[in-house]
Amino acid sequence: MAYPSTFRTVLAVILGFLVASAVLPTGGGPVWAAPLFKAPFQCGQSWTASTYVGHSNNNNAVDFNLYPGQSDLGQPALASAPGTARSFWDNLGGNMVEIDHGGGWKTWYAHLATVSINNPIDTGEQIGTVGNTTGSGSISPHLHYEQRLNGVAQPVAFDGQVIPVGTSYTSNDPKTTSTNCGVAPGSPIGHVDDVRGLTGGGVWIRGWVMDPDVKTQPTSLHVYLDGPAGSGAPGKNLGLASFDRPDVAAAYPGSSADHGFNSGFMGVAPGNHTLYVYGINVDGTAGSNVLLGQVAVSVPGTAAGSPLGNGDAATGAIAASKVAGWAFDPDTPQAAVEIHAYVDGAAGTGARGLSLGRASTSRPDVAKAYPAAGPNHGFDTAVTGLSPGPHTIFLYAINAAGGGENPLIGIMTATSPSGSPVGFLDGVRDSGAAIRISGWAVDPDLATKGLEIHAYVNGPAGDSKARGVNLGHATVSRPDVAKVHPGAGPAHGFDVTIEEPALGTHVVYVYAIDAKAPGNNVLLGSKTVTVTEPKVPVAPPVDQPTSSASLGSVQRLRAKRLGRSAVVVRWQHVPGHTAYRVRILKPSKRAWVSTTRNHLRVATKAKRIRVAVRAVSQAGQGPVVRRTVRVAARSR
Ligand SMILES: [Ca+2]
Ligand SMILES: [Ca+2]
Ligand SMILES: [Ca+2]
Repeated sequence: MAYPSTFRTVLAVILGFLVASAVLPTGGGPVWAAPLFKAPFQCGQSWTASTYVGHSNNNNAVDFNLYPGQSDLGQPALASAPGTARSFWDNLGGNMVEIDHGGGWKTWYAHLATVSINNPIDTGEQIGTVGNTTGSGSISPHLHYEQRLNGVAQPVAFDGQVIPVGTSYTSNDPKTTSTNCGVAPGSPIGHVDDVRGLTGGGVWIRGWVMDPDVKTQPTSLHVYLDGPAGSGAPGKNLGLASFDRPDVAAAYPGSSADHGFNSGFMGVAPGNHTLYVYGINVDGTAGSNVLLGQVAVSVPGTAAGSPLGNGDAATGAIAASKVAGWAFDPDTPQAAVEIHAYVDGAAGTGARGLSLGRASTSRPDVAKAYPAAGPNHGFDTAVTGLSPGPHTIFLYAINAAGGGENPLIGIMTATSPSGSPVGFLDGVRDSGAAIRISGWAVDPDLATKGLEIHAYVNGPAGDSKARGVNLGHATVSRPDVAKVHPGAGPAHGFDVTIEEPALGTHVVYVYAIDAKAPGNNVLLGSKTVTVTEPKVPVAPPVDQPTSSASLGSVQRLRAKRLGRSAVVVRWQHVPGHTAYRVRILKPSKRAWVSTTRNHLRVATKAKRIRVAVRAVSQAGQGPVVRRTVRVAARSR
């Protein structure tokens, strides 16, 4: 069958830095990203950096001086990174300011002559002036400065580089030139929360980024490996940062929540690397691209004997992502290895995992590259159970024999859509004084539910001349739909016959009703049908008493639960019948439908159903039998 192009799935593929890595292991602890600190004095100034053994916490404190003489006295002291500041008096440090940057990182500024704090603090914002305050003795003016992680002073680094520090306390000590020039207004803001190296040559990165000029649009993220942008280092576009981050939305009034990134890429050689992460300024707005962080990451090597493989495509579908690739274990190259997927996180980090079965489909290209393995090592399947929105899928090949571990073989992104129902109107056909309407529909926000379908005859919804008919819920099995939208399952079809006593040409409009926000009701299609003479004689309108019943009554009406929200209503066959007319009266009144079977499936959770049924033959029809029947429990 044909699917309209609007139902095509969203394709979002992460390309490898190089060719996909074949062999590598999992592991590598978290590396908490430091803020990208800037020097605490004015842009363009060069100050000496000095220290001595026993200097403050962990010997990593730095005293900055501006020569000649006491040029530093009264100079602005600037924040090294954004954060929340507090000031206090310390007997050694005098007037002090501490800025909390989050993630355990704080900067300290001591001996200030004056303090001026206006939280929250931006990079380059003045927090006071340089002085020589202290409660113990007399000192010359300088700026005592520390970068602390969880209370322990770290080697001072600006723009991601540890600065040289001397011990002479003269103008001969090494100088640092400040690049604390502030960022252009309107440039993206954000934070790299966490970066991890994964066995198999992957890097996983999380955080958020937002362009303040367009706070309701996602912003792009680029990363460069082992060098900044423009240095010739390999770069990668990680696409739009559009994961849900309600905390960002709460902190920045007027912004939407879709500013998170939870992404990654493959093809990184084992060893220590530096990742440069950039927020990309939205085209046509003020500002420029911004280095959000420069982060060390260690990618572990992979044990010998681990499976080789590559996940090479992912495609978003409703409530699922289709994934493909190949893998095999060199220790048992003919065997099919198992593939596992983890959603929005690496294995072992609490992310949801599922088995995708074994990689056993034909991939002649794999046999060509690895003749000993043969061709049957492909997989082409789906990761199901995805909520609407962006997802990152981590794929692993499971070690089958001998040495080795379970390497990551792919990090893929795919977006499960959200919004209005999708579907298709397959047919509107003449059924002899009746119209048969068939198709399918799914609401991506509630993909496991059968949607309500409405038809309008002779005009669209809202047209006063149109006749509206509720066709009930789309719960008929349609394996073809499940194939395209594996997360939605097959129960999304509808195939309903409605009475249409007016012979001749009619136009039928069919709508899927949105089951869960966001989204609107959707016109699945409209088709013209020419209704002909009834194939079985139609008696007077079925709701009216029948004077000349020529068939017996329908008997022994029963109802049994099929599933949580489906019931089958059955009755005893009436001798001589050719069809039945059936109408559900309660819990919600439905149109009369025709069937040649002695049962009808009804989408409902109700415990009782009121139904009207009559038998029909060439000669006429039997009396309408109305019964309220109790729904029996599902048999086990
Ligand atoms: Ca901007
Ligand atoms: Ca092995
Ligand atoms: Ca919806």
